[in-house]
Amino acid sequence: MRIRLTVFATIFLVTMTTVVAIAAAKCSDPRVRKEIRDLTDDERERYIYAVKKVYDEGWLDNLTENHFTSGANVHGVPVFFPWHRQFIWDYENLLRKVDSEITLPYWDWTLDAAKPPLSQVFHSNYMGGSGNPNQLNCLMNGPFRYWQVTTTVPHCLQRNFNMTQQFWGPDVLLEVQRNSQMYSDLQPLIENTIHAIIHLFIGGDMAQLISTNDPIFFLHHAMVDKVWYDWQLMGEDSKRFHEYNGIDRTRSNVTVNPTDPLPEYTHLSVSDVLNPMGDLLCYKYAESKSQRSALALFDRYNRGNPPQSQDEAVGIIASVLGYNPDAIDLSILTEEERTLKPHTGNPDWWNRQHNLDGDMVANSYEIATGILQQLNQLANYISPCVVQLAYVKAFGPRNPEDGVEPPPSGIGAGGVFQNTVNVATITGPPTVTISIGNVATIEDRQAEEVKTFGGIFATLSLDGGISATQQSLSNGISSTQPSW
Ligand SMILES: [Cu+2]
Repeated sequence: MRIRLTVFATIFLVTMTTVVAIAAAKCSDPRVRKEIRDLTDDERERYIYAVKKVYDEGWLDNLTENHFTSGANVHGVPVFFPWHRQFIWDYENLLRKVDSEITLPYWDWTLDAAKPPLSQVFHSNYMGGSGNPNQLNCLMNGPFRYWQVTTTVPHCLQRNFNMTQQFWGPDVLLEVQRNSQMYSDLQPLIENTIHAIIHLFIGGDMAQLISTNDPIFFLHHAMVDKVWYDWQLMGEDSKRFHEYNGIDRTRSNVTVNPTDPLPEYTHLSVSDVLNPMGDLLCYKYAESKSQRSALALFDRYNRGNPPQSQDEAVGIIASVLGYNPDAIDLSILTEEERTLKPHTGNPDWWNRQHNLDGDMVANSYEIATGILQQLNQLANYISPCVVQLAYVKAFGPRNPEDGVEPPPSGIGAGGVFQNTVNVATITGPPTVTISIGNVATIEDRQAEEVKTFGGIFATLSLDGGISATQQSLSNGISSTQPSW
């Protein structure tokens, strides 16, 4: 391991949207994969329609068959990232057969790390929640309820949330990425820990090699792929878009090479998929607010200007996440919820099933834990995912075991994420295009303030007298989560 725990030593504020000049021969108009919560209602509904269609046509069964039979060749080995990159590209192409406008969304689970069951993503309008414990953990809520899948034996699609499990936060992830000097550092660290925990939390089909039966697999692996992509972007010039190295334990410890064949894809080699904007693939990822908030916080410590109070830290994070800092009240969190605890490791059966070496996994957990402990020791530090949890607990709670239940109505209660429409009112020059769905755009345009008022409406003022007002559609409730 070449990881050096030099937290905050060499921080360069990487803007994830920076378009690195990648020598891209054929890719001039990349597909843009967005965080699922940044999709409009229409985009999300079309995506879900396509997911169902891919299932109805039996294509999902084929993919699961592939993933299951490829199992030992593509997990616990360096080809983990490239193989899954190609695999989800195939899936995205199937979705686009149904609707050519669709790109695969990603689920940035770092945002939900403090208390995953409260994630918006498990809402019945999104991916649905946990299975029914009285019915073999069959999924009985959300758009994929009552699905029957065939691999490896016919069964209902199952989920079984581990309600007490946390994920790793965006801050730990960022440090893992930045401390990974080489591809061979990053790949095992991510696969063994940060990636595994998501599968283990969801349980059911997701906790086995048939995980692809569950459509949430593809959201999860789009995020895993983005983690690699962001690491590639962090490199000098475009050198990491060619980098591939490490040891393949399954092939007598051979040193891997970019010219290696991509398992199960007879006509492809690893080098074909190293660049998402190369000759073969053509996509990129829209940035995540979660990661951006961690960057903003780190930047303050790095500049020798750390937050002087926890309130100030909350303010820094909240403004990037798009929340009114005054609406965040950490005192509604229990002590347990406020503190991110390191994970103890993966169960042995998971490691065996996914071809992971127990010692290497232990080593990966040790590194991630070391980072978490360093962060927790910083004065006035708070993880962005804890701020997110304080927001969700106040404005968007629901019972994750019962995603069928409609969110409670009423101002400031759950469900505020739904049925909102953004109305931009331009009241004066100059003309500014407000990109709906990306709060970062506002920041980039030097928004003077983003305010929310008691969950009723939100106003954004830009210089030049331009304002945008977020209003509600049908239920008279507006979101306090500006989503421009
Ligand atoms: Cu896999």
